Amino acid sequence: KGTHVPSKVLNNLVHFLAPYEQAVDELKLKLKGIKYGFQKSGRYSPIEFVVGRVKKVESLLNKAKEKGIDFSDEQWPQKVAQEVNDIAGLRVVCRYVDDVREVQQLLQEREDIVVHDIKDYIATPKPSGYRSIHMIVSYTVYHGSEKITLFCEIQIRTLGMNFWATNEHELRYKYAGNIPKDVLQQLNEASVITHQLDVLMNSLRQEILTPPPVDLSLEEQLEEI
Ligand code: 0O2
Repeated sequence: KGTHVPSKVLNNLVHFLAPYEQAVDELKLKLKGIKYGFQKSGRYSPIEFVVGRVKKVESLLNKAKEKGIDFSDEQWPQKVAQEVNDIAGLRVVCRYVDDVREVQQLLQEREDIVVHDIKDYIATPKPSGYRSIHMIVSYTVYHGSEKITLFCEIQIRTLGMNFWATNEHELRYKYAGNIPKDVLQQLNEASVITHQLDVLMNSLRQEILTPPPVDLSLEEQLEEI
C-alpha cells in the first residue's frame, strides 16, 4: 500500500530477506527446544509459546527511510542490515515476570547467539505503557554456500504484556498512529492494571514451584512421633 517500489528492488529484497527467513525458522525451533527440554524432563517450563516473523517489506522500507536510508541507495542492503535490528524478530511469551528473567538469563548464556544490546522496557516502560525485554543478538546462518551473521531481535514478555501490546498495536494500526486521547488514557490504565496483575501472578509462581506438603500415611505419621 502506498509506496511504489521498482520490481528490480523488490527482487533484490526477496534475496536480501531469505537468510533472515532462515534465521527466524532456526531460532524458533531452538527457542521451542528450551520449552520441550523442560517439559520432557517433567519440569515447569518458563516458556509458554514462541512466535517469529520476518518484518513486512512495507514496514522495513518505512523503518529504513526513518533512519535516512532510501531504497535507491546502492548501499541499501548493508546499511539496513546494520541499522534495522528487528528484520528477524522472535517473541518468547512467558507466564510470569520471573520466567521472563529466567529466559533472558538462559539466552545470555548460550553460545549460538551473541547478545549486543538489551532494552529493558519492563524496568523502564515506554511512554505508551509498553513493557517487554528486547534483546538484540547476532546469529549465524549457513545459507547456501554462504555463512551470514545477522542481527535479530528477541522480545521476551509475559502473557499479560503480550495481551496489552497486541491490543495497542491493533489500535495504533487502526488510527494510523494517531490514537485519540481518551483511548490512549484507557490504554495507559490497562497497562497499569496489567502490571499489577503481573506482580500478583508472579507471587503465585512461588506457590506453583513449591512442592505440595507431603501427605504422610498413618504409618509414616506414627513413625515420626
Ligand atoms: P512490525 O514490523 O510491525 O513487527 P528502536 O531502538 O526504537 O529502533 P525498539 O525500542 O526495540 O527499537 O523498538 P521499535 O523498533 O520501535 O519496535 C520494535 C518492535 O517492538 C515493534 O515492532 C513492536 O513489536 C515492539 N514495540 C515497540 N514499542 C512498542 C509499543 O509501544 N507498542 C507495541 N504494541 N509494540 C511495541 P513494529 O514496529 O510493530 O514492527
